[in-house]
Amino acid sequence: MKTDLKKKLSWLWENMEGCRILYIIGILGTVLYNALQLTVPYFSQKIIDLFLTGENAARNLIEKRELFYELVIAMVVLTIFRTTVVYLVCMDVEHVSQTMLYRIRNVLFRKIEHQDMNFYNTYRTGDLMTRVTGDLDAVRHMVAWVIRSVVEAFSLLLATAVYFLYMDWRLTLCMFGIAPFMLAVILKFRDKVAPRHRELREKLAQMNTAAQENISGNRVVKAFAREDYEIQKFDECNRDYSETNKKTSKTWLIYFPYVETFANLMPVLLLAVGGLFIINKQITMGEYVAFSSLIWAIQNPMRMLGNIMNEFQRFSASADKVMEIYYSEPKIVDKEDAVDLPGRFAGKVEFRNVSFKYEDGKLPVLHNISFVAKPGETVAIMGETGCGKTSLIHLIPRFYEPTEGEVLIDGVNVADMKLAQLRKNIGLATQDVLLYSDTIDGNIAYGDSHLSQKEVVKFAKYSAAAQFISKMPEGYETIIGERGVGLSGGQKQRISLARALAVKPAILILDDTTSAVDMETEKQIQHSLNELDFPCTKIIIAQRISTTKFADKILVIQDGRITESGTHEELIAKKGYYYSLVALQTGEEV
Ligand code: DGT
Ligand code: MG
Repeated sequence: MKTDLKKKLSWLWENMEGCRILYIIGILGTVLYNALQLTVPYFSQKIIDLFLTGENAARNLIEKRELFYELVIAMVVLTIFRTTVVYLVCMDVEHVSQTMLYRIRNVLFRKIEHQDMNFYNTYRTGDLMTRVTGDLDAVRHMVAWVIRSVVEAFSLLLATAVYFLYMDWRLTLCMFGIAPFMLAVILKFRDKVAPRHRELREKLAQMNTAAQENISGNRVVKAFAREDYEIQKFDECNRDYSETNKKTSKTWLIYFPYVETFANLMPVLLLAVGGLFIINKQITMGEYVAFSSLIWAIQNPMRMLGNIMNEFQRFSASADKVMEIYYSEPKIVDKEDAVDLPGRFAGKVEFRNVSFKYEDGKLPVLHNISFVAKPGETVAIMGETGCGKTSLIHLIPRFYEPTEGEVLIDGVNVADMKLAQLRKNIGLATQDVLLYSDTIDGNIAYGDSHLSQKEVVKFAKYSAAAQFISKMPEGYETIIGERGVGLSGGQKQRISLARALAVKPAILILDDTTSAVDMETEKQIQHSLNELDFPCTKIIIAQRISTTKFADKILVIQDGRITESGTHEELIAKKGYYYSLVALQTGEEV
């Protein structure tokens, strides 16, 4: 997404709400301290003309000695004043930029939190991390430094121009005659450097993604002894980034000699033209000294322009990325006329002719799925890997929307429900278990932080986790590492099951949740699932017949279609896919 500069600046302004006055004061302060720069040459000029080189210099030194002291003191006082203003402006602008950054960062995080699954399929974690760190810093730098530098450069130039004009307009015209050439050089530079910054930004995101994926996937790297390969891969990203950085810096080197030549022409011009003016008595010696001591005030902004332009382009590339997230909206949201269902659901789940295709996928994953799970029933879903089981259950909490047909709970289309109310009624243990680096207690009570310790233990018992937890040195207070490091696969699954149960959901969805636990433990879990002390419809994806056997209904899915459905006995009688599964798993003909 590319937005023009005006839009980006107005976005900054929007986010400065509450600090705008402070920022304007900061900018005015910048103008003030730059205007104050002119006081030194002004006083020097007066001192030189009155007391050093003027016609009456010697007499003035005797008769107007007090004025001399006054001028010197004024110079010192104004210098101290100027330094104070600079200090306050820096503090002020830093405060504004940090406040703004804090706000934008929070908005970004909120936006990312509320995004759909599709968003997470599209953006890589490393890229998102770059947006909330490096890119945001470029945005902060714009407010704290770049804008101020532009104001500084222009106010200094303007103040100097006014002062020069006040002294002698002809000499001024000579000095500023160079300006159009400078402008042309800078504009050319901008066009060249802008794509470089966009490239730089992409390379940084690539490097961060490589690092992030490696850190979180370190176990796989180690298992395959691919450290060297990964180091080399990272080295490539790193080199790419570094080379692009160098290229970006070199771009300025092409233009630098022109800028430098023009900037250095100024004193030469002054010497030649100013000398002539003095000879012709068109300016005084004091004025000449004032002119020459202000040359830097024109040279400096010129030299800074390259840097400013660089930072402008860096900001521009980063702001595109940040604003893309800032203005992103999830597609799956509450409808305006969403039905309000504050109470607990009865738990009837119905699929009516549901077909589904991933946005980024080519082929449909589910075809014409229809079934009903009555309140309190257990529905088991079976099918070979990749047949669409996970995709199917993800339609119930509305992680995705069906391309055709509808999913209903208690007779209401989930698309018409409020997301928070819908999801509050669903307990989901995902196939890919993700635990937080928190205590076991904190992980189980994730969905309901008010859960008492007693209840946490109860749910741990339901999921057959209580035993191994109590054996841990710190029991429920044991802190587990990132993504559940420190626990076995089966242990993680059981904690994830306890977490899903702990919200006492009306609909419990288990996606292969007991695949890694032993038969005995699984039996225990099944038993407690039948004995839950709250009403609950269960939708269970499983591969084992022992899990599905006692379900009220078993759905067999093949290539995204329900090919068989019924109870264990009915399906065996059918002698189809389920029957062959039973034969395979029990090792005998049934
Ligand atoms: P499993 O867990 O290995 O037993 O397999 P299922 O039955 O849970 O399969 P599922 O629903 O994860 O995937 C069904 C098909 O959809 C499979 O061909 C892969 C594809 N698929 C899954 N997730 C995504 C996704 O996020 N985007 C796209 N484009 N395709 C996906
Ligand atoms: Mg799956």
